[in-house]
Amino acid sequence: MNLSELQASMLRIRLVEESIANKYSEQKMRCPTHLSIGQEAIAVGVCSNLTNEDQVLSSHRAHAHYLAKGGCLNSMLAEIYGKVTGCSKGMGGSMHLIDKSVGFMGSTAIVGNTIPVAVGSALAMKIQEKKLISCVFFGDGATEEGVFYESINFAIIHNLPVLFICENNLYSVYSGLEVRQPKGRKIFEMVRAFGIESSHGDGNNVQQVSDYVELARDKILSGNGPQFLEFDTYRWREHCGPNYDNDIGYREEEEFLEWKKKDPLKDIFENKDLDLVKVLFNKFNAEIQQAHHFADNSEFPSDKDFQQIINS
Ligand SMILES: Cc1ncc(C[n+]2csc(CCOP(=O)(O)OP(=O)(O)O)c2C)c(N)n1
Ligand SMILES: [Mg+2]
Repeated sequence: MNLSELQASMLRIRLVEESIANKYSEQKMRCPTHLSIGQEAIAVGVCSNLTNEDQVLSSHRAHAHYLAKGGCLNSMLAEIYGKVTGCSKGMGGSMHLIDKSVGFMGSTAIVGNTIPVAVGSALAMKIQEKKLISCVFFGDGATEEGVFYESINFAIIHNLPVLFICENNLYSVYSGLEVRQPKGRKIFEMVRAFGIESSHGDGNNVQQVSDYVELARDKILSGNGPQFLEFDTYRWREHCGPNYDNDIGYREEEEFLEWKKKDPLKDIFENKDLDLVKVLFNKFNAEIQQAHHFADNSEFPSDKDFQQIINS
């Protein structure tokens, strides 16, 4: 993808999430939603370097990853509306997205628990001698889970084709890194000491993310083993939900404003070619409106649908 395509993909994701935030108070979307607004460049920079068959796993903050990998928008919104046309038949909600047709293998609510699943996928790829990679997105908070360490170790020992992407947005819910990890620790340096190649970059610079991932994927497929990339970024809205929460005391408005200046989409908003920007806005907004309409007008799962899941 060239830079304009990367930017367009980020804009589409931003508009989808803003539409969710704007419509959330209608009370039709009743599941918790963790928005990635402000973090779009990582999802897009990573997924633009993956093939359809490369596999992605994600966490509770999954919308951007799902969409960047090509996941169906109708199915995602229907899932958030709790409808049977959703990608988890309306029974999983925002944190349980899946679209296997594009290699998006799932997201879950338990912090860290898709990391070993991605490693397992990579093991299967290796056994089947596929020239593919498995990629897992997780936050800085997930690096505090035991399974993170076990999974990285296993991937190194077995030389597995897996790409670990840590989105460091400084917070785990309302706790900053300073109360969770020792002063001066750098996550990418810590994991490098385990014996995995590891780098660190600007997660709000989509071109940089893309360049890092292109290189990392090449290294994995050339047999250099798993790779770890940590990207700095910032979530703009509250941990869970559509609102801003800078007033509740765990972080400062000034910090948010500083990060807002580094908006990954700023080049689009400052683009002098207003006609082009307008075309993109109109195109994406029409698609998004249609997807909300589809979700809103779909059926809720029936008792029979629930029974089928229970019996399966
Ligand atoms: C095992 C587990 N512990 C705690 C939680 C509650 N929880 C949900 S999201 C979250 C924060 C995770 O932070 P991070 O991994 O940095 O992701 P971010 O929300 O910042 O994107 C926590 C602690 C959980 N879902 N699972
Ligand atoms: Mg975090």
